[in-house]
Amino acid sequence: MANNGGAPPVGQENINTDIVTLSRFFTEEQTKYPEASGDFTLLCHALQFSFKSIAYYIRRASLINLTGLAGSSNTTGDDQKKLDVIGNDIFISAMRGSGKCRILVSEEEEKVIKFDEHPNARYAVVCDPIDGSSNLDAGVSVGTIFGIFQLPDEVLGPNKTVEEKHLLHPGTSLIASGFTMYGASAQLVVTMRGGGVNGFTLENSLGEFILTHPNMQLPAKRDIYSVNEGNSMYWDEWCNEYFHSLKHPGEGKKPYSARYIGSMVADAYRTLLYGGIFAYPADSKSPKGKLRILYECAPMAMVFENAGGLAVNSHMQRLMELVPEHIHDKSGVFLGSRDEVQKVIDTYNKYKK
Ligand code: AHM
Ligand code: MG
Repeated sequence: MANNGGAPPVGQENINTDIVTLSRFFTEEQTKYPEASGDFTLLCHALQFSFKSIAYYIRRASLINLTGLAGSSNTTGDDQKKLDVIGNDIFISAMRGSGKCRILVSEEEEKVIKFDEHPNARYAVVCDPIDGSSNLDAGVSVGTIFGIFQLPDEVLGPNKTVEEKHLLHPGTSLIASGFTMYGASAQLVVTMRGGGVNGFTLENSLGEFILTHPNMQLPAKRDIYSVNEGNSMYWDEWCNEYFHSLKHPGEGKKPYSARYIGSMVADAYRTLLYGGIFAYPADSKSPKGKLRILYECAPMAMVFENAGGLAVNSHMQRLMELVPEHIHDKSGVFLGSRDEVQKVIDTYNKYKK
């Protein structure tokens, strides 16, 4: 008999007929809260549609002339790619169409977008529609990062207004967050406040996100670091010492491996699966860091903490507790395995004491 590696003969594979789709997952989550109105579930359905649409256009980008610049720049001065603009438009339409989103922050928009036609919608959504877009034309993974806040009752209703200040809250106020990475397949990672972290893979033929990584747990340590080391001449001394110590661990010890894609979502997803550390430190060139608190740092920090990891800024403050001064405010970032982030904190403390 041919050695087929232990797989069953063709035609007799085990077919999973009890698949947990993202829609089923949200519905099952909702039934845990008898008081739930279903609004959050509807909002999540709209989010899921935007991820599928963005995944579809990214897959086809080179074929339908979607690579290259759009000829404009966004709020933080980055050149916008055509797909940045399309991703942003898809996201805005999906949120408006959900009827459940009152206000939206997008990296691509200078100001908040209010959906006054839905005055009773109780959710605020923050997002970076296509993060890592400088990688797009090379076909390297990019992603969407999102966070969801619940608005207080006093801003709901036809004669009420909701403003930017209603969004200037720390990550601890997020009720859900996550990201979708558009890579070899689209991978969606989602978490809710106080809950676990679950990963879904987009099955293109079914058009459904399928639960493939239930209850994700970050390994406590792993010798992989991910940082743009080209910036090291701008780093603080403690920061240079920390990364130096990973490469020169001392007699008889193995140095860390470096892995840097340059898309936070892709670097973070790998770190979530394998362990290690991802960092974008604040430095003398960017004293506030590069990544944005509201729609990049806080949602990622929530995912990492809920998966058993840690997430701090360049002053070793918990990322989840940072209150942005404005919607596009930035921060230094260190996130990853518990023991690896602890080493960063220890090195910082050694220098600052
Ligand atoms: P973007 O939101 O404009 O795409 O910028 C954020 C991206 C992150 O995905 C990534 O971690 C970082 O910028 C890479 O920056 P650099 O090219 O400086 O290494
Ligand atoms: Mg971006």
